[in-house]
Amino acid sequence: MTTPETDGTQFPATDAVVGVIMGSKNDWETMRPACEILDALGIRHERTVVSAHRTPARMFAYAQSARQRGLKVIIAGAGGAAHLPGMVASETSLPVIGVPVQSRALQGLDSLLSIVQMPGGIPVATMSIGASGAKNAGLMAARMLAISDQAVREALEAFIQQQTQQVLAATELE
Ligand code: RP5
Repeated sequence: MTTPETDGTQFPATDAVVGVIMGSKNDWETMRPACEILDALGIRHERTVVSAHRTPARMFAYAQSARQRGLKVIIAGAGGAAHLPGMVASETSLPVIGVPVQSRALQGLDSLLSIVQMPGGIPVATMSIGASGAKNAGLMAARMLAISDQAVREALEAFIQQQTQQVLAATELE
């Protein structure tokens, strides 16, 4: 069998600056916190399922068109043999943040090692396993955008301050 170079997928123009992709619809509950924090910080983003193994042509179309479509950062979540973040990083020069989704068989250690062990030359910024990793992926994307976007920087710094205040206000234990 040969893999078709295209499956007809064309990604439309977007005003999103962050693309959140995941290998399966089943990854969405894990990846949702990435989108929630982007929403909270007022960062335009898009979300879709792109599978490295089941829809390889769609994956290449996404990665190859991402910069031209206006995206600045890609967050990619995958579980098990989690090749999506690395393969997307190989087809774009945009920063790619990888989120290891917790797998049933190996609790996500397989996902983590699949994403983090990239060969020199193709970086993927790898987060921790699961929902915390997804939330941090959103925050890492915000930190990247904040280098040149004042509004994102202000929202990010307000978030950090609020988080600190919430913890300081709840230090007493029963
Ligand atoms: C990966 O395989 C996906 O990222 C998902 O975490 C894992 C299992 O996919 P499903 O069989 O649940 O669709 O590609």
